[in-house]
Amino acid sequence: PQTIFLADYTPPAYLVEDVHLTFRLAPSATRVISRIRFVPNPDAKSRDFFLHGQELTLIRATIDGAEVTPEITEAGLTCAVPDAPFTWEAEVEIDPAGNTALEGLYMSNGMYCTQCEAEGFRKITYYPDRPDVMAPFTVRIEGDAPVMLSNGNPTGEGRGWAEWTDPWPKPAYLFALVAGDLVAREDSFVTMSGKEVALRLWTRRGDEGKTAFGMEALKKSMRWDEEVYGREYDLDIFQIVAVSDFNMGAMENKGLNIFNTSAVLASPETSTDANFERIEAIIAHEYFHNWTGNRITCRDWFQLSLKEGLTVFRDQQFTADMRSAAVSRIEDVMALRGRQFREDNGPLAHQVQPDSFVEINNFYTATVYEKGAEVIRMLKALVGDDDWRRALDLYFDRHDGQACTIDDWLKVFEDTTGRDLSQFRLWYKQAGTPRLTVTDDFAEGTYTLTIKQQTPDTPGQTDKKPMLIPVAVGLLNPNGDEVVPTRVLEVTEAEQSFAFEGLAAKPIPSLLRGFSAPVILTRDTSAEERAFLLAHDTDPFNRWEAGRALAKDVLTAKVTGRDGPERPYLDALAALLRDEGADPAFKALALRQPGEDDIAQTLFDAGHSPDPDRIHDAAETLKQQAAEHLQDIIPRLAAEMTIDAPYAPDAEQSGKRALRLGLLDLTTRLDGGAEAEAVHAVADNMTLSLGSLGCLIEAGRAEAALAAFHARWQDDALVLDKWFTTQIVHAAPGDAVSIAERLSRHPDFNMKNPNRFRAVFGALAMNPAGFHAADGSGYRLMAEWIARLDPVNPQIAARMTTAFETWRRYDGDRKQMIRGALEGIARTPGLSSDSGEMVARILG
Ligand code: HT7
Ligand code: ZN
Repeated sequence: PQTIFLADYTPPAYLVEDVHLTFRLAPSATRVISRIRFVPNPDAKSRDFFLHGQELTLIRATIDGAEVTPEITEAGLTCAVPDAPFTWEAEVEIDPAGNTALEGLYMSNGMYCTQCEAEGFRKITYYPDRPDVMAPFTVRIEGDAPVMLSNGNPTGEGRGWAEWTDPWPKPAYLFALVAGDLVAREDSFVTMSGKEVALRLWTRRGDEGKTAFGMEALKKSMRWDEEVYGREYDLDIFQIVAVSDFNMGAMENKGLNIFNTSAVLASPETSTDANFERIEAIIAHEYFHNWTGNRITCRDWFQLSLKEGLTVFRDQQFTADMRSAAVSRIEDVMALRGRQFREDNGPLAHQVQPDSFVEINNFYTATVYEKGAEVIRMLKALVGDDDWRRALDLYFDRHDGQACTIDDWLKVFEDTTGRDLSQFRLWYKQAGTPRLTVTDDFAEGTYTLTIKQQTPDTPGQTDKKPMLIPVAVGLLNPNGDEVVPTRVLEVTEAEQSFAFEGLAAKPIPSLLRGFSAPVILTRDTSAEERAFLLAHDTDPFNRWEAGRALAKDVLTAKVTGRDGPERPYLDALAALLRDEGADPAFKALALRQPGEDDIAQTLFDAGHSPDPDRIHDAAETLKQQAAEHLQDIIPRLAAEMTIDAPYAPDAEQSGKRALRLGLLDLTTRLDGGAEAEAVHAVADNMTLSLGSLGCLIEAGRAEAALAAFHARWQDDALVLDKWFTTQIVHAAPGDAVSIAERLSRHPDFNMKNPNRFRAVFGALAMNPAGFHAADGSGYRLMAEWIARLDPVNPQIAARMTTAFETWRRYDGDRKQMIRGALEGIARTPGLSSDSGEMVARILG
């Protein structure tokens, strides 16, 4: 496999003026007829004509009407062409029914659909499949499906055919086609300039009852992008289609978003509050791509974070506006630490803008997405809200219709603010999570904070330079009053001091407020100070952070056999739960212990080799202690969380249910699951039903409930996914692998469906003590299934290898077993370049 380098970028030899495609649909032999007008690119360095193409059977090709015989390779074709504008026509045959990789044109549940990002269009026809070639498309679809859709506006239809025209030039990765027996929820939206846009949310028959929430989320997103960024929708129709076999969450194809059913379909009976929240965010994310991704796209895939980091940031802003800003920030940071910090501190660490890749699908990562969004958040903090909005206006103005780079993006900010952002640019180019170490001093009314920064070595990158890090700081006096409100310190040096003058007493610092930078900050802090901040900090993120840090101190002490601050932690938790002014959602978050994987990384950073079983035992012990310590508070508080109104997936009700379930989890430690059984028996929504089921599994009394759950939901694939997952995630460590193995033989298990595969094997990776079983059975099972899945769906197989990315943390025996498992995958005959690249990078 070939490595692609950013430094090798050259402009395309030919540009495309317009594209006409005709699809003659047939499950195993679809014909695709293309008519493409090419023009020489005046900026090109060569005149070599190359079209990407993979797994295509070429039937015929002509140039300006004359038959040609191109030279065909595995990657595409070359052909002698005129050094002037010309029309290329080709007919190819493809096999959607045999396409299990779910990239290109494939079939799901009898329906045709496409996935072209990043490089799937080349499996549909010969084309310059690179994002800097943008063109308007007209698409005619011929077939017997009742509904046949493509990008843009409908421009004609008749018996057995439909035509769609997308006037906005787009790269091929945004192409989409869907055909099948679909039903739509229809609605409309009047844009800020008074234009009416038709909205359609398509599903297969039987799922139409799950589309109301998605449609509302879409309308909210459209309004929000107008109000906050002045961005208006630009076609007559916007459509979403739900597909059950889909590699990721959703895809922002121009005017025709395609969604994994799990990312759009929802009902109170079948979806949890977390599902609703995720769906709202993904619908917003894909819609926001219309401007940040589609109207302005990426020049090449090294610029992926240009669209993804910015769009994640925009969807985070949207969620903060729709729900609780504090709670959503905490959730975003938990996700960042859980996925991106894990990635950044292991063998897969890479830059937000990588310099090279083998398989671009392996770079749709938490670093490109979530760290990319944090970089944008820092940029906004540095320039301020007004310049942020001015810069975005300039970005949309200057680059509309273009394929851009991250440097273009930064230049917009430099031009808007007059600031030199060359040091800030390091956030895109230096991998690894910076470590900040803070010390302080107080003398004669002046409080001094000294901040040291250091970014660790990562694969292929050593000797990192100091970065520009915005550290938001506030100071509290010992009474809990804020004496210095939030101020953003710009750390630019390896070591730097900041003085605060005129203080009457030594203050308590609240550092990195709102998690103002994606760093690991350490400062010697007493348990009392953490408890004080948990009680008094005016910054809600740091209030939560103080509790979490205390819990981590308790857990790491337990694992390493030291005395930990149990008492201050449990007392502070009790005080928070009693605080009537605190939001239930916030209390629920504070009650959640740090994850076992987080503790493993913390121990590793402190020089220990983490023992997954001991970590699990410590977490269980602390839960038991919390249950006992809080037992007087729990019943009353749980009763206060009952909701009399009809179910609504809004922030208020979700917060109450989250707290109720957090308390139920503790109660289960005291009553062996009696109350969980009662809650489960009467639950009329999936949040309480699934939450109580998890408690029952942990209490070892879920057999009947699991059987009943399966019987009730066996025809609902998304709920059945939950049934698979919950049994593994909540399994006792000693049982997790055998349960996953048994479930992989269940008649409802289907490795071809990515949701189902993740429901079992993604879940196993989420049970760290189970996956890391000392006998290596978790590793063997995971490796065996990755190797089996690889020829069927290399993208998903490659992603699943990340279960092993933390292998260097563990003891010698585990390391050796993981190495063996990875080497076994690497030896699989015909292994895809997707999985091959991942295994090689993980092994290092
Ligand atoms: N831009 C999309 C990324 C993507 C994708 C989506 C579905 C299936 C395969 C995919 N490969 C890449 C999704 C997004 O970030 O919005
Ligand atoms: Zn995206």
